[in-house]
Amino acid sequence: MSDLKEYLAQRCQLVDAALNRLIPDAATRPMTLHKAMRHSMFAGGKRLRPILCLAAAEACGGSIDDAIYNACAVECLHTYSLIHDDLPCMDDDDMRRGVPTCHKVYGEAMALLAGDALQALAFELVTKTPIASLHPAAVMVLELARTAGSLHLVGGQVADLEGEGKKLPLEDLRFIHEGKTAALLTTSVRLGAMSANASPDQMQALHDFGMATGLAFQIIDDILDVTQTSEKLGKSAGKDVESEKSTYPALMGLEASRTEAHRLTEAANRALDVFGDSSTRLRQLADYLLNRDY
Ligand code: GRG
Repeated sequence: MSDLKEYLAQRCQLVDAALNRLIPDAATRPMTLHKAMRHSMFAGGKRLRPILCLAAAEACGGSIDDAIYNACAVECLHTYSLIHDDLPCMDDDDMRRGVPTCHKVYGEAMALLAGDALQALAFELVTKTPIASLHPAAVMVLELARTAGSLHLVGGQVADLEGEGKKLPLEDLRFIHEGKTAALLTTSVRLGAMSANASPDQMQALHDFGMATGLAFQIIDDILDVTQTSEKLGKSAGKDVESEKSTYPALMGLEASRTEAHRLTEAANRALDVFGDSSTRLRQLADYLLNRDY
């Protein structure tokens, strides 16, 4: 475990250094926009998606240097989605990653534009990945576009907004979680694999791993929302309770939710059998996400 903690801290540093290099600095015009982008980007995110991206590249025999642009791209897309999700017209949150949200510091218009610019940067970054013969730049752009669009991130957000205050069937909740959470986790490992010129079998295995881990991650997130104080999670107090959102614990109960998260993580790990020892880090990461208490 201490080995994994050290690994996570080192990977976090590596990703932060790359993001710092790749996002225009705060002295570049328009300065307020770049400050706003950096405010949310360097507010203390866990960097799970880029870390998964790099681990998937290594599982496929690739290198950090080749995977780093895709790793930064998924973090840019993720941070954009958080900035927009926090806006007054969406969740209207004051705090994120333990600091005031982008719109609280820079105003709504600037936060909206900082999110837009980070999303655009994500697409620019995947085109910087050295070309691997099986996965040309257009294929990586397509991968990111599908995840960002109406069938996944945005679609999941819309289904979530439309479901507010309703008791949704489990199938609808699963659609929301697949769109908002599992799709980007899946794309993170798939883009890592693409940078390593992964075979179709490896791509499929990582797809299955990503979807199962992503759903388990979101179920655990829902469980922690019930079992931990909102303060510890750095979120606005009691949001989900106030708006009576459907969650796994609300629909299935806590114990059944935990069992489902374990089942999904086992399935995720089984999907990695095609890799053997090179997937040890991915397995550790899936177990770590399942057992996290934050
Ligand atoms: C397109 C506006 C828009 C939204 C898309 C992704 C999303 C939908 C909304 C973001 C809010 C949210 C609760 C998403 C679910 C996924 C999730 C648990 C995100 C938090 O991820 P962590 O824990 O966060 O990895 P850090 O801050 O560590 O990066």
